[in-house]
Amino acid sequence: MTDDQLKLARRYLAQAKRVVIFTGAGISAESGVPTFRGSDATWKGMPAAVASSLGLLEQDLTTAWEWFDYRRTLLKAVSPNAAHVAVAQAESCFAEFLVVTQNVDGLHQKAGSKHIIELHGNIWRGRGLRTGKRYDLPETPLPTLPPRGDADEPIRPDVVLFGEMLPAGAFEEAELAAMRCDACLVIGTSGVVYPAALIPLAARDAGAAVIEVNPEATDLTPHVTLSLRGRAGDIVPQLFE
Ligand code: BJW
Repeated sequence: MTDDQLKLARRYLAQAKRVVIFTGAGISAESGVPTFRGSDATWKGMPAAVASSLGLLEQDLTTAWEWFDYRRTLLKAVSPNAAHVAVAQAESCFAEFLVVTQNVDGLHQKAGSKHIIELHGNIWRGRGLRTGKRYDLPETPLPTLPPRGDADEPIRPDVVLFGEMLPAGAFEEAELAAMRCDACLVIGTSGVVYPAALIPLAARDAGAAVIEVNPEATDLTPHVTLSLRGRAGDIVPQLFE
């Protein structure tokens, strides 16, 4: 990232009244949370994509929960980093400010962000298999797997797996905000998962300045107004100084 790029990005944000922050796993990387792609990590011999699949959840809910509760235990120990904090602190500086995250880790909330849409759910919640009722599940490790809700209904993790619909209304609300915003800051996402990746594209199509923060080029790079190459924890705090 050059000084001129940083100045330009700051100017876009300083002129904006309505801002959408679109985040992916990369914003949590410096907190110690693994990203999804570019790693061949396995759990119990399974690639993460298999452990996080609808197939496993439908065939073996207990093993699926072991995977999610393993990750919940790792997450319990991590804290928001400078990028989450800068995003949370910026919220009060704009007339409209919305965080649209693909992350399930809850670190935006932990940093103090108030207006958040979670497109892919939240790992600290469960959802009843029979009723769809949501349950807060802050405890980890969980005492029983799978956890049970009202009338003993089995609970699944309240996250969105490939082939599943996003939470009702979440994408539509995020898309409306994107279409109304003046600036959209895209932090730490590969931009390969849909429909989430349509959010920055909707902002761009509606004429907003779209600023990407990522150490690598992504599928979104050709479509953004400005790409800032580097780590979120280094760059994002400088954007709102
Ligand atoms: C840094 C950094 C630092 C590193 N600073 N940056 C065929 C069949 C079925 C579906 C489809 C299909 N073809 C297409 C689809 C749709 C599918 C999809 O998009 N597939 C594509 C992959 C091909 N989408 C869906 O299925 C979605 N639902 C849907 O479409 O419903 C309609 C429908 C219904 C029925 C049938 C068909 C359609 C649902 C998507 C759910 C995604 N779920 C996951 C898992 C969540 C649970 C869990 O945690 O286990 O969500 S997948 C995973 O990817 C996770 C993430 O939110 C998501 C996005 O990843 P993200 O955040 O971008 O992370 P990475 O790792 O990819 O990138 C990290 C980035 O950070 C990199 O760029 C780094 O460079 C950068 N970085 N360090 C800043 N320090």
